[in-house]
Amino acid sequence: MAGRRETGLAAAAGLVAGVVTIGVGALVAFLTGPTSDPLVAVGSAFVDATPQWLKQFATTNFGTNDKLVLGITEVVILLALAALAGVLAARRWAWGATLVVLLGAASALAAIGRPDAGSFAGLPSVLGTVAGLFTLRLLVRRIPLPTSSKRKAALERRDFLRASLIAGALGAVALFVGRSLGAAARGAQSARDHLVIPKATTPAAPVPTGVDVGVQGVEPWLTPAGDFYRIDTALTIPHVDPTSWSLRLHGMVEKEVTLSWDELLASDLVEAYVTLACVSNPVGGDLISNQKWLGLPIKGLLERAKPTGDADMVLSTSVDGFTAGTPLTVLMDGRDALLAIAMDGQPLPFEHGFPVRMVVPGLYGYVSATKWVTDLEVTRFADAQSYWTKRGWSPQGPVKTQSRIDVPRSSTTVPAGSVVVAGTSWAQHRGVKGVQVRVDDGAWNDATLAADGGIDSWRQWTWSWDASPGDHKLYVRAFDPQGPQTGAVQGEVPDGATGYDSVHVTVS
Ligand SMILES: Nc1nc2c(c(=O)[nH]1)N[C@H]1C(S)=C(S)[C@@H](COP(=O)(O)O)O[C@H]1N2
Ligand SMILES: [Mo]
Repeated sequence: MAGRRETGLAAAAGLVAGVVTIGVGALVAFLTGPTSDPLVAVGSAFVDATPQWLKQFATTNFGTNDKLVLGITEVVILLALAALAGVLAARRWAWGATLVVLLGAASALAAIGRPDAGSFAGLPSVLGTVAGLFTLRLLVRRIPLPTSSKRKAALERRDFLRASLIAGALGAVALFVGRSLGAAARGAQSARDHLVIPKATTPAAPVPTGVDVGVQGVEPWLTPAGDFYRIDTALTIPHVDPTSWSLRLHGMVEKEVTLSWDELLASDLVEAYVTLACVSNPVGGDLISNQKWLGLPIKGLLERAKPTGDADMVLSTSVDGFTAGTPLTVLMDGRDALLAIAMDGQPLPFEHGFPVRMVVPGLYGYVSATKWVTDLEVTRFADAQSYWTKRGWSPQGPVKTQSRIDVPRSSTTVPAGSVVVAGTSWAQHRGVKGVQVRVDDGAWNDATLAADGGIDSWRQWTWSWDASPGDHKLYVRAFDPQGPQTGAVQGEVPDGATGYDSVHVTVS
C-alpha cells in the first residue's frame, strides 16, 4: 500500500503528464487548425452538449465571461482527471494508462466531430496522448518505493522532482508556443463564428423545381457545402482574420482601390449559383461542384480603378502566395464574377477561402477562383504568369463542355429491359442545350434534360434505355450553343480533358 506521500507524487506525475498532453496538443494544432486543439475541441463539444437552461444560467451569471468560466472549469476537471490517472498508474500502470487513452480518445473524437474538422483533426489529441503517456511512465517509475531506505527515498524524490520540473516546463513551453502561434487562427475562427452574412441586394433567381432528376446515385444539383470538392496547394489552411483583411486593386489602373472588410460587407452584394470545375478533373471525374455564392461583383471595383492601356489580365494573389490570371474581358462582361464571402448562405468555410475568394462562371478554378484573396493586379498576359501557368498549364482556361454518366455505375450488372441512365452535364456561362446517349456503336439518342438552373450551373439529364442482354458500353455527350462537345480524347494538361465519358455495364 502506497503511503500518502507517494500518492501525492503520483498525482503530481499525472498533473505534469496532463500539462505535457495539452501542450503537445496545442502545438500540433497550429498545423491542423484551431478547432483541433484538444482544449478547444473538448470545450466546444461541451458547449454543444450543454442543455439550454445551463447555457442560460451561464450567460446570465457570467455574461461575456462565460467562455472564460467554461475554460477554467474544463482545465480544472482535466487536471483532476490527470491527477487521478497518475494515482491509478502508480497503483497499476494499466489502469492509469487506460484512463489517459480514454481521455485522449474522447478529445480526438471531439476534434473529428467539429463541423469544420480537417483530415488531421484527431492528430493533436493522439500525439498529445502519446507524449502524456510517455511522461507519465517516465515519472511514475521515479516515485520512491515504500521499501526504499530514508536516504535512498530522499535521493529518489529529488530525481523525481527534477524530471517532473523538466517535463512540466517543456509541456508549459509547448502550450505557450502553440497557443501564441494559434492566437491569430483562433481570432479568425471566432470572427467566422460570429459573422452575420448580409442579405443580397440582388438575390439569385429562385431555383426551378426539377433541377434534380431524382435518380438515386446522381450527384445532387446543389452540392452540400461539406461535400464541395477541394483543390489547393495549401499545406495548412490559411486562417485569415477578416477584421485585418483588405484587398488592394492596383497595377495598370488610373486609380488604386483598397477595399476593407467593412466596406465589402456594406456593399451591394449579388447572389448567384455557379458550378466550379477543376482543370485537373478527368473525363467522368468529380472535381466539380455547384453552390450558391454571395459576393461583390469584381466589375464594379475594376470600373472604380479604371484599367488603362492594353491591360488584359487580372492577377489575383492569395495570402498563401497562390496566383491566378483572369482575362480582364471576362471580369468586365457582366457575368457574376464575384469576390465571394458566402457559400450556401454561410461564411465561406476556411478551406474554401474564408473570408474572401473569387468565383468566375465559365473558367476553371486555376485561372479564376483564388481563395483567401487579398490582391488584384491589373496587368497583361504578356507580362505576368500565375502559379499554374508557370508550371506548364495554359494561360487561358475556359471550362470545356462536358458530361458525365452517374447511373448506372461502370462495371455493374443491370437486369434487361428498361434501365434509367442519368447524369450531369456542364457548359458554364454558355449553357447546356442538349444531351445524347449512345449504346456501343449505335446512334445517338436524345436524353431528357432536367429543369434549367441557369447557364452558369451544371444540368442533369436522364435517358431510358431498353437494355438487351450482353456487355454494353454507354457514351454521353452534351451540346452547348456551338454544338456537341468533342469526342477527341485529350488529357487534363494543359487546359482540361476532353472525350466522352462512358460506362461499361453487363445486362443480364
Ligand atoms: N489560394 C488558392 N486558391 C485556389 C487554389 C489554390 O491552390 N490556392 N486552387 C485553385 C483551383 S486549381 C481550384 S480548381 C479551385 C478549387 O476551389 P475549391 O477548393 O473551393 O473547390 O480553387 C482555386 N483557388
Ligand atoms: Mo483546379
